[in-house]
Amino acid sequence: MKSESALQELAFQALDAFQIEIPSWGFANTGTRFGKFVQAAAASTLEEKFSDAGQVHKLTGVTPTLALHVLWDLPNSVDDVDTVRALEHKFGVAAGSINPNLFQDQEYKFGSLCNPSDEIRERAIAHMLDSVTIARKLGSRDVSLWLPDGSNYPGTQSIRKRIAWLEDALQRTHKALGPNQRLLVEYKPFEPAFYHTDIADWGMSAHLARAAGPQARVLVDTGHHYATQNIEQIVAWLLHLDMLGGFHFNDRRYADDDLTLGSIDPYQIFRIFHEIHLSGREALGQIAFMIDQSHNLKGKMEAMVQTVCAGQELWLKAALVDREQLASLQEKCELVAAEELFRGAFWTDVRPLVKEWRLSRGLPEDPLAALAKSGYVQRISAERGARMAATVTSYA
Ligand code: RM4
Ligand code: MN
Ligand code: MN
Repeated sequence: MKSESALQELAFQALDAFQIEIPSWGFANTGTRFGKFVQAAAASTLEEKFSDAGQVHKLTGVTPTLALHVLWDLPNSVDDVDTVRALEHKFGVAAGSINPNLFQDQEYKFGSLCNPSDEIRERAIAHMLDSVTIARKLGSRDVSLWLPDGSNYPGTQSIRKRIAWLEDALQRTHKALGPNQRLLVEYKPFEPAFYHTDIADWGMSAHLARAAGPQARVLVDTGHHYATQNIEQIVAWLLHLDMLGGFHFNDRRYADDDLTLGSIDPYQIFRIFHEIHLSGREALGQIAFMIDQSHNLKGKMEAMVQTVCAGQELWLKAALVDREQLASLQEKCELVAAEELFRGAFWTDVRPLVKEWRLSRGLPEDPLAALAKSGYVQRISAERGARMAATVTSYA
């Protein structure tokens, strides 16, 4: 048993090391393919997204960066960099990962980087290169690619040719990276494509990242796995191979549901965090923690603050595993004792420790309550609500 002060020291160190990036799209009105439920408080300009992100950072102290989606956030591409810089300054939050957008334009109906047309592939590569330039100008380390490409009907596309096109596109993108930049390659088994997806799993991502060059890594989105997949094992492999670049955290019940981190299976996130704690503090610097959720039923500000807090709690629970003791039990194959030690950390109520940490760092002890008390959501609802009434809510 650790003394109370040793436990507090361990907890504070773990919490000091935890930061998580929030996504600009988490503050905007989004929907399902059936329609949107518009919220008065949703952000519809980049300034509003930065304002919301600044507020989340003020309340939690652990979200210093905002992931940006090119097209949604920088519709004029590189020309919008100065606007972003001014907003960073105004709201005290820096631009984080830069996410290319290869899924909106009509040209991409049959694929972007994997489109059979040379011309369309070139256009998609140009967008990748613009994204690298944007990231470089903003001082963002990561260009984070999620590729929607795939096909819906067997026999209608050459899977093999598309692999080669992807290798080429990612190599060319990698060449443009600055010395401190990285290319993250995300995978997803299906959706929007329903027959084959060009980057469907971690093996494909790892291969493509390796083929691209030494600054490319895999991005694991927790929602992008089949229901029974052992995600912590994938994480352990990627750590072993030094190929883990980061995470998009969310939870899922069925597929890519974008549910709140830890709301369905908190033990899964705990097990992932355990693998990361095992790799030590140095490895952590190379692993980007990001939230990728967009809620259309919950309030967006509340959802974001709640998610950050859930992430901190699970991170701390995993930090409490006595890893030395666990290793010795594993060696002796003392299965029940090992499992009880592991499970015991998971079941520890760490909320009092997180509160102590927040108070010691000059942060509100309960960020959700502080958000409610601040009146921020009421203020933005009043300011933004009227304009929202004019927004299109149907996809038909
Ligand atoms: C995808 C994926 C990407 C995100 C897009 C908008 O499902 O998770 O990371 O950028 O959605
Ligand atoms: Mn994602
Ligand atoms: Mn997703």
